[in-house]
Amino acid sequence: AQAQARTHKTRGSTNLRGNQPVQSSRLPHRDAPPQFSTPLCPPVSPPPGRGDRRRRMAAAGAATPVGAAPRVGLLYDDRMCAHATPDGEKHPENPERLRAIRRKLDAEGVASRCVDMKAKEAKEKYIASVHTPNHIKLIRDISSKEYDYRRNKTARKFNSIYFNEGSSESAFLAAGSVIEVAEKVAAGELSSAIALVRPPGHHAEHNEPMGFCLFNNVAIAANYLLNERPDLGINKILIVDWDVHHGNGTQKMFYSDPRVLFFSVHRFDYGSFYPCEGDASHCFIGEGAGEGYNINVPWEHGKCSDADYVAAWDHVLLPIAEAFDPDIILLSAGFDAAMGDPLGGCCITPDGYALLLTKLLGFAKGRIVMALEGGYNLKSIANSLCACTKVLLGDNFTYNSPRMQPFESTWRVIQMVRDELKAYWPVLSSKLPDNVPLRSAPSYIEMWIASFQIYLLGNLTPSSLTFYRHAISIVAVFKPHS
Ligand code: Q9C
Ligand code: ZN
Repeated sequence: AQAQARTHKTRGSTNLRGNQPVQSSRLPHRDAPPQFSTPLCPPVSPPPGRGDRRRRMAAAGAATPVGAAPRVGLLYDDRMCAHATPDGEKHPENPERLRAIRRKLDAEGVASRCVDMKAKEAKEKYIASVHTPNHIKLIRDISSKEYDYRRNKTARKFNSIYFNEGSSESAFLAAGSVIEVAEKVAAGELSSAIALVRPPGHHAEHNEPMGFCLFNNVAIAANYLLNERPDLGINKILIVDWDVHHGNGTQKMFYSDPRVLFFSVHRFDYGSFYPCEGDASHCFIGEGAGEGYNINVPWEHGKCSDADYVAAWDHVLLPIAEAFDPDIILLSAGFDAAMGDPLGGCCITPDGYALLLTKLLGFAKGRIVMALEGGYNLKSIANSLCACTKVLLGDNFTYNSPRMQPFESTWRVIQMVRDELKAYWPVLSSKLPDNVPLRSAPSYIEMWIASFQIYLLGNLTPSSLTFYRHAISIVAVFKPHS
């Protein structure tokens, strides 16, 4: 135990920069004009000015010189639309998702301002850093002719998985795409990048596909940078997972690895939200050398808005990111916490996503790789990704969405997370402001309406069932006996 305590001390002095709160004026969350701080009340004037950021980045030796337009990689490849349900059954994770995003980026004239990139299949040896030989073989063979008659049967063995004759190629392309853009950003050839990939990745486990995910694209790319490319000088990676679901696969892969700081903010609903595992709770902070390097912010219910996410950014993620000082950020960018999403039941606006992304640009010299994960409302994901692309391109943006207050539960969750992690990140020891205006949790009836929407859209989840049951008992109270 003493030896362990010593290890922590050592790591503390290298990564945590001592016990003093770091004073820095280059970060939006500290010493920033009041309009940038939580409680959100989101900023109304342009958040950290693009000019400022460029100057900061240039001062820090960033690839983008002062005044030059950022080079933003945009990877889109039609071949990743081949993965689809075998008989054309309706499914939220469908090829139209990529096409809708692409159409929007074209229509807004932002795609043409990006550096066009094409997908490459990942080499098996890179995938093998994350998945077992059996898993790789399964995904490789699933599209073969010989598999035709047992493909559906195999898919049913897994949790929320379908396969067709295009699945193998799409899966290898998705993993290869994130490797490809991550390498270019790490090498400084691109300032940042967006990989529009599917199937998504963050639920995929060591030895099984899960939750619409076949290979864990982001985890594979992180391992590629750390293990295969020492020449690129990437020693510390921050993975931010803002998909509405917990990134269970990614969490497991780096659970004892202090080189990768994994941060996931997700609906938890006391364990009833997909993937319905206890390890999405804030108590799971990593183990061994990776203790303190796994951070979960588990929401207690749906309806979370920009305000809740900005609060998690300002009071958990950004202070830790500042202390960790990553060399690159990989963003597991699901957009199923977006307003209007049929599975998520949250309501982040496109401006909200733009603001969250802007706040991340203050780290790692702005080196950010966005990899698409979930997100099932075509309009919401197209608008949100468009707003994010503009942020990466350096466009000025003004937060125009209606202002909201964070939930009381959000404040409680954030306090729990800070308490759990303050031994590892002393900057979290400070007291949270106590004069923050908060709103109370949505009523059961509101939540029921939200979950019933999910039910109507054909995506019955365990959590919607839970609320459905609550609702039945509540309705029973009001309903006159007949
Ligand atoms: N009764 C991603 O967003 N829901 N995956 C299944 C089962 C699965 C979501 C409900 C949701 C998976 C990448
Ligand atoms: Zn998701």
